[in-house]
Amino acid sequence: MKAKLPTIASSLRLRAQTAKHTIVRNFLIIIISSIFPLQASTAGWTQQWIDSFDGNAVDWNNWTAQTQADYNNEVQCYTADDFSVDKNYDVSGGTLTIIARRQFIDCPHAPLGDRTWSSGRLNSKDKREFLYGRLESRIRVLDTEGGSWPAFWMLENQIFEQPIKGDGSDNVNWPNPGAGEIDVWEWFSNNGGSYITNFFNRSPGCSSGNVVTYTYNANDVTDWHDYAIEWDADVARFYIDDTLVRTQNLSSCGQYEEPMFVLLNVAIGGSLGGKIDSGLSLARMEIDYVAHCTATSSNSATRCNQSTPGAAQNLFIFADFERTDWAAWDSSGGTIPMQVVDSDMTYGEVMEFDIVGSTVVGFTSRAPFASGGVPYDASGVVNTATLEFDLKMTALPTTGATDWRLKVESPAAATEAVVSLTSSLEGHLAPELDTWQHYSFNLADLATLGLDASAIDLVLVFPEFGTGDGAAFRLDNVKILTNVAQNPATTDNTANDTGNAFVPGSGGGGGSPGLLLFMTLGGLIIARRARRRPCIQQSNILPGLRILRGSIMRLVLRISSISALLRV
Ligand SMILES: [Ca+2]
Ligand SMILES: [Ca+2]
Repeated sequence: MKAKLPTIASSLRLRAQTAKHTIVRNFLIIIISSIFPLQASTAGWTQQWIDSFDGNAVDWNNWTAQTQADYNNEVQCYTADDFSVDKNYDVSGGTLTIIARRQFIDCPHAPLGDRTWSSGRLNSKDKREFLYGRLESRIRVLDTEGGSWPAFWMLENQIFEQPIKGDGSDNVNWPNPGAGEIDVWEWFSNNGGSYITNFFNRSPGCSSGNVVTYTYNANDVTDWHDYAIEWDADVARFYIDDTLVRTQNLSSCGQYEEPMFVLLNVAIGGSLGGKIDSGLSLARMEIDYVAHCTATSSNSATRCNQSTPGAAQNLFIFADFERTDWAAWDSSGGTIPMQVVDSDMTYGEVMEFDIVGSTVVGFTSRAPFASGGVPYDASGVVNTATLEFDLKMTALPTTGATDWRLKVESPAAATEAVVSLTSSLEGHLAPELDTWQHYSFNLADLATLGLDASAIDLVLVFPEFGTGDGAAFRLDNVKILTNVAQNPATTDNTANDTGNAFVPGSGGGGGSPGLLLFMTLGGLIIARRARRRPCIQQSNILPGLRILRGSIMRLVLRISSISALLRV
């Protein structure tokens, strides 16, 4: 038997647990109305995960049926049944309905075996866990007779509850640090005119509960509403639709600073669900979606749902052809980077940059240099993502570069990070002449240096400013990899990553004496001049057309921006 909980500041709610670490959810709720409000965040949201329940069964990649959850003398038996005629999870028509049924059921996990109700309880433990951001669900209740207790809530991921990994990492009893609880929405049909938001924990400075009265009393819960929490280390805010109903200062709270998982369940009766109305035979909670978003400065989304911009996908800035929305660029405008075919068929088409005087070069998605560029939002993957590229120096600086740099910026150079190439994960000392080297950098390290990872629009690689004159080098496979599973439902920008398309007969690179490339299309003649080491050999029409397309775009851009060259 667990010891009785110590008093939690500003909470009158007490809990005890049985010998089987079950939670007795006993409650007295007070409204805490005087917590000082903190300023609302100004961020938009990036969708990191959503279950829209569009299939015909529970997606067990997201959820575990928590069948071993016998708490508070509740009468239901939780099952994993999403398929039988008496199923407790009905996924159809784009929603999940958790159905509590009045029925006799042999319950293998229950202390006494037999139960008079079946029901459902899903949790996302070890599958979908969240540290901060916005967690949102659209929910309605279909049956309002007394005795049911549906909820949308979270627990910290070290809690000793199913699923138990057995490696000792989830052995904390509720609600100790690691096993705290936050209730985003829980509704007691025996008190149906309101719902409750709650914190349960053992840390001082983390407050207790709050009652939210429905505008239209119990009828309101049968309408669709969006219930959400937004939280970070210092503050938690609870919403119904567009209405902020609760702001909780967490700045002196020692819990809720580790990942939490989400739960959806319908409990019946017991010490909290209360008296079961004789007319209640089904107690149904319908859920349209559950979604988690992280804060971003790259949009102004206020909700976290199907319409919220999705999480970052891998970004291929250059692999085998120049993107119109990520243009190769010389900040001084003195040269035009050239797409060439490298002698090493592993790389195929690459981008060559020449350093003339003092300049920096790389790729930009900014207008007018790029067309239709959108800053890349890596905010949701900043802790896993890497920025990578391959580099081969083809001509040494005449005076000897003092260092080679990677510089990444957000729009208007509002934020930036500059690192030496010698700090790459591979540990190369410096670029080497006529040798391809792979360079990788953790985005988290760049963010630590000040880069706003939610809006990356400039990636530059160059000999340190003023020391690189005469250098020429090639970049290929310039990319940001999220290093997390990609969501096929969101826009795929991997079209550029078609492999390193070697063009047969294109010859070797690096030694050709040609100075001008002339190509014609419809009588238009474009001259592309490289001031140093031009080396275009194109015998295949498709690469030629690609370059011509880029040339036309660049010519237009150069004309339109002749007076607006941006020096960094
Ligand atoms: Ca849905
Ligand atoms: Ca390539």
